[in-house]
Amino acid sequence: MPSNTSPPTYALNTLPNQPRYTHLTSAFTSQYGSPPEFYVRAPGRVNLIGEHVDYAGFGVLPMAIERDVIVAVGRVPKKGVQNLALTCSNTDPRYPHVEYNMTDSGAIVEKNGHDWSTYFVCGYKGAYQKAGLKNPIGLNIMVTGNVPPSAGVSSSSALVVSAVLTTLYAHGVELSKKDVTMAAIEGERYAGVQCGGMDQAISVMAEHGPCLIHFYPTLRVEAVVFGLVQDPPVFVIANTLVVSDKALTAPTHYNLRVVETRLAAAVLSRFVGAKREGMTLREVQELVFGDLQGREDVGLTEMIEMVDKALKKEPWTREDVAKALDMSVQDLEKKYIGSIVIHAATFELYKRAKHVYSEALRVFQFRDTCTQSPPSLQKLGALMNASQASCRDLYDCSCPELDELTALALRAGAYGSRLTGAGWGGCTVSLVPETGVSEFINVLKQEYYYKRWPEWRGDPDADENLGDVVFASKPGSGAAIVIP
Ligand code: NG1
Repeated sequence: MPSNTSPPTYALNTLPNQPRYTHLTSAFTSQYGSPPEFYVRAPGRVNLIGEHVDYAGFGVLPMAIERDVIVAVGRVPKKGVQNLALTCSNTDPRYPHVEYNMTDSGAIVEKNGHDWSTYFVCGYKGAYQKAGLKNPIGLNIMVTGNVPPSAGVSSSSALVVSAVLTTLYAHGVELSKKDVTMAAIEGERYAGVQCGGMDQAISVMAEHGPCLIHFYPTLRVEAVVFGLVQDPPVFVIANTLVVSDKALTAPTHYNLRVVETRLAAAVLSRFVGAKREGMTLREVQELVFGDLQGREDVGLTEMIEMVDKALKKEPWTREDVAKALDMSVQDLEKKYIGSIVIHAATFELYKRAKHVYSEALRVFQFRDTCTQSPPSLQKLGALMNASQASCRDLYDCSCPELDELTALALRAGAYGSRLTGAGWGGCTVSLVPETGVSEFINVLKQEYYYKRWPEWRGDPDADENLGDVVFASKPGSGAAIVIP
C-alpha cells in the first residue's frame, strides 16, 4: 500500500452509488446554475481496536467503511473586482448554506463560531498550507454524506479529507497520500481538537480491509488480511445515539486526555533518568528499549509494569506533577499545556498511561490473531472486550449507554464488543458471525432502541432510519477524485 502515490481518480460511471451522485449533481446545479466540474469522496471509518493511542504515538487498527462524504465542486475564478469566495452548501437541510470570503492570496476570512462548514474550512487551510498554494480560485461546493455525525465514525475527518482533496485538485496540485493525510491532520487541528492521525490516515489510505496504521517513526500503513475461516465474521456498528461533540467537550474530555498522556510520559521519562521534555508515551518506550526498528510491540509488557512502579494511582495535582518534573507549576503549564484549553483540577496519570500501553499491546495481539488461519474469533472478541473495559475503567471515555450496548451485544451473540472512536457516546463495534447478523441486529433493536423509543416499533420510516443507526459494514476504499 504505497503512501507515496496520489489518491486515485475514477470516472463517475464506473462507481457504485450512482443515485447519490445524481441527486448531488442536481442539488449542485440548482444551487449554482451549472453542473459540478468534479467530485471528491472520502470514507468514514470504524476503529476495530487501539483507542486513544494514536496521539501517544502508537499504532491503531481501523477499517474504512462504505459510508462516505461526497463533495461536488465548481471552480469560480476571480472576475474583475469581485472577491473570491468559498461557498458551502449541503444536501441535508440541517446544515445551512455558508459563504466565506477569501483574501486575494486565497486565505479564508473566518467567521466566529463553529458549524458543519468549519471542517471544510479546516481541510482547505490544511491543503493551502501544505501545498503552499499560490493561484487562488473561488470554490462552490455541495456536500452529501451518510456517515453518522458525532458518533465516533469520523464524519468530521471524511469532510476534512474531502476538503483537502477538493482544494488540491481545484488548484491543479497533486500530493502523495501521505502528504494529503498530513494536510488533513494539521487541518483538522484547527477545529480545536489535538487529534491523532488515525481517521485521516485510514480515510486517505484504506484499500479494502482493516489496516494497522503506524505513526512512529513515520506514518506507515500495513494491510491486515484475515486468515481463512469457515464462518467469516462481520463488524456491526451500532450507534448509542448519545451525541458526543469532541470539539465542544475537548477541555474536559479529548484534549484533557492528550495532556494527561503527555504528563504521564514526562514523569515516566524522569523515572528512567531522562531529561528530555515533550515526549510521547511511545518515545518513552523507545528511550527504555533503544531503537525498536518499527517493532512497537517489544517491551510493552515491561512498560505496563513500569507504570505500576513509577506513577502513583491517585489523581495528580499540578503541584504533584511539577514536583516530579522538578519545575514550577508555571513552567509545567507553559511547557505541557500551552494554548490547549483544559478544565481540570487534577490529572489521572496512572490510569491513562496504563490504558495506553495495554491498548497498544492489544493492537498487535489483534493483528497477529487476525492473520492466523483460521483466526480465533474468541480471542479477537476477548481483546475487544478488554479494550472496552480499559476505555471504561482506565480511560473514562465510555458512558452508561455504551456500557449497556456492548454488554447487550455480547448477550446477543457477538464474540466481542467495544466503543469505537473517541467515546463518551457515539458508536459501538461488535464482531458477529456473518450468519447471525440479522438476528443480532434484531435483538439490539428490541432491547436497546425500541425500549428507549417505543414509538419506533412497527413504524416503517423509523425502521428505515434505524438502518443508519445499526448496520454491518463491509470494508470501504480510500478517498478519491471522481470525474464526470
Ligand atoms: P473520532 O471518534 O472519530 O472523533 C478521535 C480522534 C482519533 C482518535 C480517536 C480515539 C479526531 C479527528 N479523531 O476519533 O484520532 O484519537 O478519537 O481513538 O479527533
